[in-house]
Amino acid sequence: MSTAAGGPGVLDDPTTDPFALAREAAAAIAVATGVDRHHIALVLGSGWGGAADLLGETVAEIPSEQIPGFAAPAVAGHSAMTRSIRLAGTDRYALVLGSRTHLYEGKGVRRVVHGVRTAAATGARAVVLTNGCGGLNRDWAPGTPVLIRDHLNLTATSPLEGATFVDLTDLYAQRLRDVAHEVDPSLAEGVYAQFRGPHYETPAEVTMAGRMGADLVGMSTTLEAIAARHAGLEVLGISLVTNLAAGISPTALSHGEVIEAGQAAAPRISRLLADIAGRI
Ligand code: 8IG
Repeated sequence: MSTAAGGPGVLDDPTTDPFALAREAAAAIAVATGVDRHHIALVLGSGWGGAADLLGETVAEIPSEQIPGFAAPAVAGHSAMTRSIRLAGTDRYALVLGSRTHLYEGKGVRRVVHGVRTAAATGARAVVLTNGCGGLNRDWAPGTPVLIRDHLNLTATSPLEGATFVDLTDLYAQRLRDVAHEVDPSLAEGVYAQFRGPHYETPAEVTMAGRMGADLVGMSTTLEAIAARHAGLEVLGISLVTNLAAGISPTALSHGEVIEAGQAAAPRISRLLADIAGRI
């Protein structure tokens, strides 16, 4: 693993300042895209691959691993591209991160949140975190998008280091959920529980999560949301239920099912993301 200047391994070095590296990454993005300031950022999770295509005109596309601190994606079906998109009918730009680093990759929490810290350093004021997840509510068929109202961080870690006390009362901003509901009043809301993964939960763990208040289970988003809030970003979280959680579903879970649900939901979630991004 490279610890060369700007290589992703540099975040493993305890003397590296992750915020300085995020500023370096933002500067590299500005040079590569020709866009000085991005207004919002979107992180595309499982099933959301094509969902940014209606946002507007892509003005630049950079292989993510060319940006300081970014690594190539580990998950099949995820894109390694970072895109700059001019939002349709505006002079505002969206930074679209086509993939994320997951905690289960074992590369450390700093790497997991480097994308949102970079987004903040590009000037973004809001971030839309998307993911694919398991649903506990039988009414949410695979392919149903659900707004994240709040979360349970079950990873036993934090992206914040030292005595960094951050209020998370309105982490998933009510203002942005209101915007989403204006676009689609039928959108449900739920509490998202992040497990470390990479295995899916046992049925007993899904029962536990449900009794703790979870409606959705996944392997991302909560650590990024915390880091985003700390960096001053407003956060909107949208989960795509790609499968019923273990024990809720009568059948076993498969990554193929996840990809299929994403493809079936593509037209709806693409429209949804474009309409929301245009109003944030
Ligand atoms: I897609 O059922 C997807 N990601 N933890 N559980 C967890 N993560 C997921 C699931 C799921 N589905």
